[in-house]
Amino acid sequence: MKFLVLNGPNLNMLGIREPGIYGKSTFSDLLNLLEETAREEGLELEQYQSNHEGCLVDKIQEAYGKVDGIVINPAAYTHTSVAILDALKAVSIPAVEVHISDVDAREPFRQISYPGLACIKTIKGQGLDGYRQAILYLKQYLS
Ligand code: CA2
Repeated sequence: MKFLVLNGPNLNMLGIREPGIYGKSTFSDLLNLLEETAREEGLELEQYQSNHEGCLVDKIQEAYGKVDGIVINPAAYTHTSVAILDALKAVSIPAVEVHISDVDAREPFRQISYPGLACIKTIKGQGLDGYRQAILYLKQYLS
């Protein structure tokens, strides 16, 4: 089983600022957690982070026919991107949306998710562990 983990803008800055919202862990900690989870679960996993909406759309399109499941934290594009929503719908690969923070408890504009409309599940407010939970959920869903 092959999974693609996508992270949107500024998530590569994790741990550098706003630890009160996103925790103290760094992006490199996240990459280690993904690698460890994939190893434990016997999965092939590719990760990709971009600050550019079109690059995330390209990566979703490239996954067509090659990837069994997508874990996506679109970051700020969550609240604006119909392009990412349409890409997820176009490839029709089961996808789980992850948010490190509890977006429901934040500003009203963070309570809208366009990509989430094409996802089978959304995990929010669980910190980095949300990514591990998303991988386990997808694995179970596809088994
Ligand atoms: O909670 C999440 O995972 C978010 O997707 C994170 C996004 C935010 O725009 C979403 O509303 C919720 C922001 C990611 C930027 O991360 C930062 C990292 C370091 C310093 C500041 C922001």
